Amino acid sequence: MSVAVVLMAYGSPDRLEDVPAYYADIRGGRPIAPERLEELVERYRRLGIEDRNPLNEITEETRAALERELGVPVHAGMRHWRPRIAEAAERALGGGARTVVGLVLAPHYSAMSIGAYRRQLEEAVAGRADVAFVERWGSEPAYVGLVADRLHGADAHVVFTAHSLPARILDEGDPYVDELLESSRLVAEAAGVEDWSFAFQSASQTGEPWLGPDILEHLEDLAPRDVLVCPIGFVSDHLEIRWDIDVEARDKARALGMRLDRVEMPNDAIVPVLRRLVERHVPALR
Ligand code: FEC
Repeated sequence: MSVAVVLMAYGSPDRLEDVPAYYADIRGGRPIAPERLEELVERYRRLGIEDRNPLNEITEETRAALERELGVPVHAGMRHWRPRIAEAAERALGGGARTVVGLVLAPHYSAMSIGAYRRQLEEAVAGRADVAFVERWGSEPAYVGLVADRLHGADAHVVFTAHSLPARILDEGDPYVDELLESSRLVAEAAGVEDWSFAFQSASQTGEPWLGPDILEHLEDLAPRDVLVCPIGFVSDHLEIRWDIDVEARDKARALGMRLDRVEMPNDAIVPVLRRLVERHVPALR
């Protein structure tokens, strides 16, 4: 049996001049307000992506380390940028894979998130190999333990966060919120943290309601207590961490007279967790 892994992430532009095309991909053809685009370019400029793009670099480091650990080819595929998921699938098939393991660098399932990655991968493979897709891993003990280790001894109030999504997913019976709360509960329990809450972050202004509470409003409710933010819905450092938490939320906390710290992201320390997930899905690799 020949196996290859397609390791998927959101993707991020490497150059400022690519931001319009990247944003257009995220919007999927829907219009973009010029001021939103300007704001986004400015955030990427301040993040310094032309010198060092954290999401793309960390994804590559993770891919290379997972390939070494598993001893099978691992190809990176981005949902909204290059290399695309379809390119990664072609590389896997070109290398003779009969089973393609689909693994997303996001732990919690939503039809708008992991479901969308899955659709892209399955369309690309188009029946030419079996797809063994890992749909969720937010309650995986190895992941829970990894995040809990970063929280041991926390004396501030812990706020778990994840990317918001349009609130209509609740009417559609989407499991996203339940999975996030369950993950947070398991991590808090494993770390012995009793003083915790959950908030969403990074909602877009798309003209429809998004899931809340948003971290910025939530901080107002928590003030003046110090907080430790644990972005449980993300794996690596990227714009939504380095800007939305490290700049926006920290500025807001400072204005409210509170201290805001954030736990270190897993980044490539996630590799042993990913290895277990792949081995469980393809027992022949154990
Ligand atoms: O570092 C980087 O360059 C990329 C950081 C990044 C990550 C990320 C993760 C998630 N998103 C999710 C959902 C949405 C929905 C929309 C949306 C929009 C954006 C925009 C940027 C962006 N997201 Fe993102 N997301 C990242 C970056 N995201 C930039 C566009 C500007 C803005 O709206 O703020 C709204 C689409 C629309 O307009 O209709 C929905 C979810 C995740 C977590 C799972 C994952 O990583 O895939 C869910 C990282």
